[in-house]
Amino acid sequence: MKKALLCSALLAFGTGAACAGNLLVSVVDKDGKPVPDAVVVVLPANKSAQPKTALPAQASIAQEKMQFIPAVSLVQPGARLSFVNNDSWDHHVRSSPAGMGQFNATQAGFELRLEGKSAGKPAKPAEVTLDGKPGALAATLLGCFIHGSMRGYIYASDSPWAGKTSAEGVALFEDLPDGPAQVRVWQADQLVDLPLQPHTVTAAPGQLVMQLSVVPRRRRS
Ligand SMILES: [Cu+2]
Repeated sequence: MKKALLCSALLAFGTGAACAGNLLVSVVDKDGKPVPDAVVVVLPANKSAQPKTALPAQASIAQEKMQFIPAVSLVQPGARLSFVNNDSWDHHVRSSPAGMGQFNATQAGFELRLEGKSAGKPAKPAEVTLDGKPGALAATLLGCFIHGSMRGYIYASDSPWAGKTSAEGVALFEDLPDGPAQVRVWQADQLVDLPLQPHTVTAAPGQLVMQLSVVPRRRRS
């Protein structure tokens, strides 16, 4: 109630100030530069509140000019993924638990053979459904048997409060439940997990900077 009153007061004064429960998380690398495509997960102690927009239950991942697009797909556990090969040559997609920075032969994931797209015809998508069990892998590494340089990632967040950082390295969360929360950052090249950062959500907009201990490889564009 108090929070709602404060929000309407701010709006009435036209301050443009953010309402309660907002949190802006900036992810920077070891050198302090912004990091895009990092996943920020907020774990509020109050687990009953849900964000306005749920994480996607399905996602489409294109193979284009030897890249996975997007490089990082953020979804909910059990999401359905559709792989679309837009290149005229074949790809043989494979997955593995991410974390070692390389493929793990003993814990292989799915494998998809994707025919090259013929000119003038739509690509034939191949589908995969992620494990939806609680505690199922958060980050999955994607690669290609044929093209060793291809790398992509899927992040299935157990918390619905998750976002990918923008080109400016920021993720904004709105209407988080008041009270204690923990903030986690995942980035593909950060192989050593960063400690969870505690944060208390209040009526005042919050801001956090999370720093990686590495400088991630830049993706060619
Ligand atoms: Cu390939």
